[in-house]
Amino acid sequence: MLRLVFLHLLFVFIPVLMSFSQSLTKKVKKDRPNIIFILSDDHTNKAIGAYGNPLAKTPNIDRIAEEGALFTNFFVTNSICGPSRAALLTGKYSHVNGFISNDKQFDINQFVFSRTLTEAGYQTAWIGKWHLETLPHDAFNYWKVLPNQGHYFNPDFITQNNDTVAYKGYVTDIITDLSTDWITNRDQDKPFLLMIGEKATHREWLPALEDLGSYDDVDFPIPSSFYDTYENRRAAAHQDMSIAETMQLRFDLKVNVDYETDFLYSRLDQEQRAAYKAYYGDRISKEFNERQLTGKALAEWKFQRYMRDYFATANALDRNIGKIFKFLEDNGLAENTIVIYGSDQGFYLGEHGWFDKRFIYEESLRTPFLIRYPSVITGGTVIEQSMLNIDWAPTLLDIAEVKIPAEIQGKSFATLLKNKILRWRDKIYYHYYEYPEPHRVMPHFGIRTPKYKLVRFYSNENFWELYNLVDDPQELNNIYEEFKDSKLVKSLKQDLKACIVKYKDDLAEEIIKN
Ligand code: SGN
Ligand code: CA
Repeated sequence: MLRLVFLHLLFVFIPVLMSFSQSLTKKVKKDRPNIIFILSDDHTNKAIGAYGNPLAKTPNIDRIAEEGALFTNFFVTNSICGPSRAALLTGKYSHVNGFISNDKQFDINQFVFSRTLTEAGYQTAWIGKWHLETLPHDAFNYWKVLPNQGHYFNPDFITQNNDTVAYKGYVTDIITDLSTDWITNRDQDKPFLLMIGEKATHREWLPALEDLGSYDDVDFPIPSSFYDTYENRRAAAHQDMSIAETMQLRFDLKVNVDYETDFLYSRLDQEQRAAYKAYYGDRISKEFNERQLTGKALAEWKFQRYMRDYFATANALDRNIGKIFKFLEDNGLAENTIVIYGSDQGFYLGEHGWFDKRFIYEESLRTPFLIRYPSVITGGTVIEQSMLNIDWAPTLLDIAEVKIPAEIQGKSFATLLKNKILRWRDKIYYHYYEYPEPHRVMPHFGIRTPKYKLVRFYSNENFWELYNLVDDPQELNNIYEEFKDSKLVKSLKQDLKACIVKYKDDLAEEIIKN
């Protein structure tokens, strides 16, 4: 009899308990924040107002800093697009996730944090530039991505059923429309992760029609290292990414382009072509042809044109971030949605005479990152610890209250966002591979401490570089020869070795043996 009563009670209570626990889980899940991660392409912090450039018109990115936090020492583990995205998705270095250079195929079946978030009840999407060769497949619930680098005007997108669909308009605007449409149509009962892959500000810097000429009244200061002669720096002397030599007048700076026949502009419709022709043909090319510049004057003219196009291309990026904020506010999502803005790597804006990225030097090693998280982060917060792009995966899992797999090499900084003290690394490890195409930057690895940078270049030539970042922040003076037998170098090499072992970089370990 007693057994029967007990069983009866169980039958009555179990469903009650279950529904109670379900509503609890539902409640907990509902409270978890949404995440919008806006990842631009090649947008350096030196082109952002909040990072101290008064010439940059980036009010919406700056707003994230005002209402959230700005990271002042955020670094990438391999300064190039695909590898940076692979590191972001996996929380692991390139040699572990396998995507060491842009010509590889990303193994999408390996661990990626978005899949874990999906399993934990998040709705996940990637919209825009992806650039990992393999498509996102089941790593996101929804995706619509640009093929490879994508196009600025009337771009194609690859859809989940493997169709290629052309959209009319400017890529940055379209990516925002697709993103807000996805948020509108999502399942309202689940939190979401939306990764927005921007094409801007990647080469060849085609601004939106409304932004043509928007920086023409600005004279950009020429960086003091613009005429760098690369003494004692063999890899820097060997590169092919200089504004004076490598940057092309026609392809990059739109000088004397034939808008009717040039393949690059074949995607532009009549109106777009007419606007480009009126600006770059009738004004810029005309000025260029009249001035007949050579030598330094030509290099500086190219620099100014490059800056004007680069900054003008970023205008649409910033404006669209503003549109996303407005959308969140109009839909009551602003409070419970984390907005992260950053870039896949830094970029040279004429420092050392360069454009592009790749080197472990500061301009390309650093990447901008800002985060708005209203319930947790006080506006105007500045985070100075040395972060790595592999830290995002564990941090976002942490924020979503999901267990961080032990295999992840990055570290969660979620606690730090709550203003709590957290023991943090002071050295970062870096490894770049892609060589020789397209910019002839020799493969290298190294460590950066707050004061020093020790780098090992390898390939046909093998050599070390050492910089004192405090005395020589522009990294113009390689002091390795002078210090090679010192205690300092010995200890930095030990630190480097420790990182190599910790992150299991077998190739680097083999190289430093010699
Ligand atoms: C293209 C660019 C390079 C750039 C790489 C990688 N050349 O090859 O200048 O370094 O992409 O960029 S272009 O002639 O096609 O513009 S990345 O950001 O995608 O890694
Ligand atoms: Ca990039």
